[in-house]
Amino acid sequence: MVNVTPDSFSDGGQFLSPDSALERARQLIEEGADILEIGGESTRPGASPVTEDEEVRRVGPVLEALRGEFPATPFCVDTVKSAVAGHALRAGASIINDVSGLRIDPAIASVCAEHGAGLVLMHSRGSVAEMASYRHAEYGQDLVGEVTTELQDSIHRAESLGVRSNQIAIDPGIGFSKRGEHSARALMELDRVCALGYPVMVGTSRKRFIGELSGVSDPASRVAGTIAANVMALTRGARLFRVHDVKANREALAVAWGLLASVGAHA
Ligand code: HH2
Repeated sequence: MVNVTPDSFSDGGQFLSPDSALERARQLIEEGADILEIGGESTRPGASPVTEDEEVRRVGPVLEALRGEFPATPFCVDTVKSAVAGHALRAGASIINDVSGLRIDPAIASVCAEHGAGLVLMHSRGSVAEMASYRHAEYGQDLVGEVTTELQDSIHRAESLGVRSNQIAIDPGIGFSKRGEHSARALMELDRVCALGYPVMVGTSRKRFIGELSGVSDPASRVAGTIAANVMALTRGARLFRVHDVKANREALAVAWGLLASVGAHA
């Protein structure tokens, strides 16, 4: 990820200017990233809301600079606003990552349909300011049943607004409206999310539940824990991994994939 927010929790928003974003992007690509994501609004609880204009101002110049240097790389923009998504797609992004799963601004789907863009639908609850907190982290006996039902609503919304099924990926939203035990459950039962029939992405990277399980408090030092979670997710069907530490995750996932392939268990 290339953050252009001043308050993202895991890398402290060190990548605000186009120059520093370019430097970060070069590193990510050198380490083996297949897709680069740019985000201009943090979901960290307590982060200030960002206006449409401000988000476009943050993302636009960085996207343009990155497109110029890496014309062959697909760019994904993390936004819950259709106007920002429209700007991003016109400026050369090809995927929109909507952490609200179309709950906040469903017109994102129409914009993606119009551009033939990819759309990541992530599970969360509540507003941008609430979704990464525990404000709506209330689940009954079957957390994954609730998550898949809510993801299905997002999928129906996307498809009814013209997004084709092969443009969609889904994400259980690790850490979003989920306590540590909820995130663990979502990962361990990820096969049920995969059963919806769409490619599944996970974002476990450096997250709080990794800190809780490993005892590592500094997010940047949670690489080993992140890898453990991603390998578990791979075995349960995840195929897209949103990570900060590309090289280490790529290597670990390549080995895990090779082991699964050796017994034909990687279909
Ligand atoms: N997690 C964060 C932001 N966007 N998008 C998807 N699809 N899945 C996720 O799990 C996800 C996401 C939050 O990540 P965080 O580490 O808080 O911030 P960042 O990665 O932007 O540095």
